[in-house]
Amino acid sequence: MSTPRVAAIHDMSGFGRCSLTVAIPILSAMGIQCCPLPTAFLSTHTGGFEGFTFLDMTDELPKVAAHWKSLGLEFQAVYSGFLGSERQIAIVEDFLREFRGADTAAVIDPVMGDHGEVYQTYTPAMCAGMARLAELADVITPNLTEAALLLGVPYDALPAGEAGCREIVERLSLDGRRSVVLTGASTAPELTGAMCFDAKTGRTEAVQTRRVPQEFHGTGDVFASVLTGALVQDASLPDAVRQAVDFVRACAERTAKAGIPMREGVEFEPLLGLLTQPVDE
Ligand code: PXL
Repeated sequence: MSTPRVAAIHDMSGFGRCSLTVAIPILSAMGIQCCPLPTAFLSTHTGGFEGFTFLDMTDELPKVAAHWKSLGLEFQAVYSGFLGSERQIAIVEDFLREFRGADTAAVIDPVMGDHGEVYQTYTPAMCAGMARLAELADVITPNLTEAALLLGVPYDALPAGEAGCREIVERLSLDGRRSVVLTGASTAPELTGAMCFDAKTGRTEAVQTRRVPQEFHGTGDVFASVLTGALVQDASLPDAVRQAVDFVRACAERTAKAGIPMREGVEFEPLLGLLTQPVDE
């Protein structure tokens, strides 16, 4: 069997462990070829650093897509995240139309904000565009802040508790056509994880783990990368969510013990072995 291939459309931030610096090693460890399509090149991510550099790659993206098309490349998943400009929304929509085969999973992480705040480089027009782009997804992976933006409600007005999280994923499912994995969803104070609606089965379920009492940057990207890898390996949505929840918890636990500052992201590198599969020759 040939190695599955994923097109990963995210920024490359040199320091701070997020986006492509997370997606490439995680997908590789899972035995998947990751083909990066960088939306921007930054010195660091935008959460917790001042004076970061930002090189917008918008003009490069259609050229890369055209070259890949000329090579006849096919992808088992198209996985998008942080975008660098409003124009990139239509470019990613075109990319999906061009490269989506019968077995291609479109995983769209509608990266826009966290903790009730929109990221510094995101404009209201970009947030509206992200909601439009997310309509093309098979699976979306919003956090609570992004869920509020997609639903067009204030963050503080989101329905609360386990019942609230169920309501959010069902409202975001486009009448059951799109799978939704809400991250940072908690059913009890000592637990955290995700709430997922699976469009294939019509079922909603919570996937929870012990909460690590510290937050780290980039855990949404670690989560969505493991989820994408597991879906490409043909896991069911709940099983893929379980793998992502458990890996993020293991990384957060280790990073908290090591006393790493939040903005440096989770120390996932020593734990990549948890994601590898036995090799059959
Ligand atoms: O983890 C989301 C993310 C991705 N890329 C960049 C970011 C952020 C969040 O702040 O700044 C550049």
